[in-house]
Amino acid sequence: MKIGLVGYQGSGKSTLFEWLTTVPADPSQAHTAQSAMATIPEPRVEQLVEIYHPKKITQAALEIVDTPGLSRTHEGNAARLALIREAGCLVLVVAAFDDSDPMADRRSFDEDLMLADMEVLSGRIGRIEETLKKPIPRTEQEQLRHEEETLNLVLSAMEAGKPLREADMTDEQLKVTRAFRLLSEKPRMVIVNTADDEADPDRFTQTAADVPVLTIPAGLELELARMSPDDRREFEEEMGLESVDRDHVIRRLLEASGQMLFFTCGDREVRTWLLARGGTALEAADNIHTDLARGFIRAEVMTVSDLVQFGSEREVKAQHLMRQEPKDYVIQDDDIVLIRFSV
Ligand SMILES: Nc1nc2c(ncn2[C@@H]2O[C@H](COP(=O)(O)OP(=O)(O)O)[C@@H](O)[C@H]2O)c(=O)[nH]1
Ligand SMILES: [Mg+2]
Repeated sequence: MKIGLVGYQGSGKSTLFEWLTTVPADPSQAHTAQSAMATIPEPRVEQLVEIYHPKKITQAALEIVDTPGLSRTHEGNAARLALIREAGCLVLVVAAFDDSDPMADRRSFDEDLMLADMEVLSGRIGRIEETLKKPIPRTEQEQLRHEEETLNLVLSAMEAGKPLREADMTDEQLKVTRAFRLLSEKPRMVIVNTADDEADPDRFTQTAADVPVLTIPAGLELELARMSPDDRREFEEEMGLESVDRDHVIRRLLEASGQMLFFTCGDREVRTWLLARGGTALEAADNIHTDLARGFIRAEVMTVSDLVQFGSEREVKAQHLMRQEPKDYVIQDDDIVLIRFSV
């Protein structure tokens, strides 16, 4: 899943992109969507490495995308919105330096996304109505009527200023709208890019409870990240600064995207994997390799904390803490998974 940094031009998306991924923003890619990976720091990996001494350690990473900023005049936004649509999770970056108004920007960006969605929906409704005027088979007619009804419901919720993720939708209705990859349906997070000398960053996080909000002085953090560790320590002491923990921010992005990590372990490799939260053992198997899902027999599952407590896989088994789980077992945080499969 792509994590899109979105916002208006000049809000600090490219600055944050470099800070998160350590890959400099490439100006020649300013009109497309530049992407790079950010490794997801997971402290439990170290504990696993001490037990298995693996030849290889592989950590899952988030794909971060620096999308072109929307223009406040709406000119040329269609192509930019199409790039934003590719992301599975949107991180809205709003400027809170110089003369910017982050709260107003947040509201108007949300409105811009919702307007774009409404255009998509009313376009589809118009085409359905055209088709319904023609002689078409009855089943198709019924299907289209049902779709139109659902889309009208979503559209009127939006017209009332309520994006889809907040509207009261049934699973079936969501299935109809999912195909449109609506922008206001995507999981969301806000990063307020504060001025270097912001005295009270908390004032930006207190207002909104509906989505997670982080404050980061991105310009300053990027400068700090580029310094040598010694220079950085000296600078931080001199200025009385406490820099933002990038690892913490990446973990918050993982959370906001609705994903989680699970572990696989062995003498050959200790590895973390991404999985949509609520994902099953079968989906975990599929993320590792489609063959594992196809030939799935069962998952053998233990937790990192049990393994650390008892020191070895053998001892975990002796304590009867190694579980045999079927396809539909829902993977939990801390699970180490071994898929048994047949070829
Ligand atoms: N004062 C201040 N300026 C910033 C900060 N972050 C970015 N900028 C400046 O804002 C401009 C736009 O930043 P950029 O990351 O390219 O924004 P983008 O258009 O959203 O990608 C650049 O001139 C940055 O130097 C910040 O935290 N504080
Ligand atoms: Mg940029």
